[in-house]
Amino acid sequence: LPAKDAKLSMAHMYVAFISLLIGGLMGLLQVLVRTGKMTLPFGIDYYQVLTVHGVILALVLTTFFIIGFQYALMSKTVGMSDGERKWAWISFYVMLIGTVVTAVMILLGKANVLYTFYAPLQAHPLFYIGLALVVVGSWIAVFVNLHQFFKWKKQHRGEVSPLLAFMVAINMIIWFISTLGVAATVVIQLIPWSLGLVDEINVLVSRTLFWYFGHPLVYFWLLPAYMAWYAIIPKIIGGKIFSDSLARLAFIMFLLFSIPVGFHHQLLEPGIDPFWKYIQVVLTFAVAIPSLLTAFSMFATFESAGRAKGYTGLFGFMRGLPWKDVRFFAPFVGMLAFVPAGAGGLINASHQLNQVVHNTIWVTGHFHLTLATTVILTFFGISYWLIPVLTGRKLNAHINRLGIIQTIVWSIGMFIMSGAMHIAGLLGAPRRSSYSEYGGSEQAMEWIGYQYAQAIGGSILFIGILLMVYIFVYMTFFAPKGQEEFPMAETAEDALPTPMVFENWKLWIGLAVALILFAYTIPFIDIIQNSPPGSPPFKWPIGYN
Ligand code: HAS
Repeated sequence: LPAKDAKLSMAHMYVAFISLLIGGLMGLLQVLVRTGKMTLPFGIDYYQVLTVHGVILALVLTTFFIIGFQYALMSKTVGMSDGERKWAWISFYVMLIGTVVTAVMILLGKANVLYTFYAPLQAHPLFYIGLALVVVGSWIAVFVNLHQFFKWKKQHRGEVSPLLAFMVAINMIIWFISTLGVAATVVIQLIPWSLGLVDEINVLVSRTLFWYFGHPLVYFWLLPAYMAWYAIIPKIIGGKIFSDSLARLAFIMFLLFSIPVGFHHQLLEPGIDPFWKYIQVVLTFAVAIPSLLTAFSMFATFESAGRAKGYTGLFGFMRGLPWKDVRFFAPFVGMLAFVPAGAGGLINASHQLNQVVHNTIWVTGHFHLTLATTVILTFFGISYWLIPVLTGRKLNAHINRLGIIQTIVWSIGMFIMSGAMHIAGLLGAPRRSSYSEYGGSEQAMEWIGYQYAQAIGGSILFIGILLMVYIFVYMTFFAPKGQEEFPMAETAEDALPTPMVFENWKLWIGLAVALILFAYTIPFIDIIQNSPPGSPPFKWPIGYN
């Protein structure tokens, strides 16, 4: 990569890994508090810690890592001009200022509103203003990436675009369309309300706009992992991309189906017509299909690579995989986790089963498997080659070995913690609650053992975080100088050629918008007309003042 582009990506990585350390520490505090054996010192509130944990890990770490990674992919495939780089830096600083403002408000205890921050919980206006800055900064990144992409297309008329650049373009379009929702609630509802300019806001509208953004958000996290699975892992295992067309089809399906599904987070909410919940559940099952395509495609890639190396038998090809290479091992464990994680998602999305798990700690277990295992282990897997590429160093045997240990520590910690969360959730344990014996309730007694297990798993995970931060620092400052490979796979020779219809952006964006309008217009009018306006007259559990 050109040095200037490497510096840009690296700036994003620093923020991501500092976030990992701070957010991870907060996670450790939470699981310890939930055992009932520890209380937070200096009057720090449980929800303050929980908000830092969620915002810093789910929003800050992910956004900075993804945008930094995507710049590297775009620079490698379609290039970056000086003008684009200048705007990319502006984007970085706008997001950074927004993050600092938001973080300060949380640390001052003026924004204990959790990472979902919808009404009726209320934060200090500066918390929302900081968030708005992060979103605006990320929009600049969207335009930089799309500018790079469409400039390339103009210069290469009639050609199929590079796969990774195509994938980045899709992810940024999803991000842009979905953040319009969160920007709307922040700017039109939450900021005026927190400034005291209006007394009441429509809580259901605020939640609906949040989840319009909140679900595509999870695919904004997932798709960069899929970029690595489809187009980088094949190279690392010495194979080829099984099918370029299938990869593009999966990404287009995400563009179409990842947004009009927010109601599956609101299945138990009154005020939304069941018919529209049903429609959005059907669309949710549609958005699982590209993940099933991905599972198929990964197996096909592994099998082709293994057989090309001469391994035979039904599953003999698995022996041909580079198990000792952390660039493969970490993402593979992530894939493995996605089998139960995705199944859990389908359970959540099924209306009747959602009644069992909604608002229990099962849901927390679900996203620690999806986001904190599948996605994050893949991000770590990317870091093992990307950071050396960006810093002009080599991934040596020491780091490779530590990386494998890190992956194992992470998996054990997550298996124990997330497993305990899933079971306790089925036993009725609520999420987002501090330690309580609920007045000696017999049912609550059943949860306590699992809370200990969460603390054990969470402590092991914290060791994993410390290891990963050490690995990051080592790769950045101490690894031997040299040139590390930027692994980008080629498509298999026998794959079908990619049809040009995949490059028909007007068609795909048009269809995506049409589906969103179909799934949201009527229920939204319903919500505005029929649901009671106004936040409750009390602040729960605590307002910022
Ligand atoms: Fe989810 C709640 C439904 C995927 C994250 N989800 C959440 C929340 C988060 C989150 C953060 O319908 C909590 C939000 C909050 O704070 O309230 N989720 C789904 C569905 C999917 C899904 C249907 N979620 C994700 C991903 C996330 C994520 C991905 C983050 C990255 N989720 C829900 C629902 C709720 C929810 C409800 C609300 C619950 C409630 O009531 O509050 C699907 O996309 C999943 C599809 C995936 C598959 C798996 C395919 C398997 C693959 C692995 C291949 C493996 C290989 C190797 C090749 C069908 C691709 C295997 C090797 C071997 C040897 C076996």
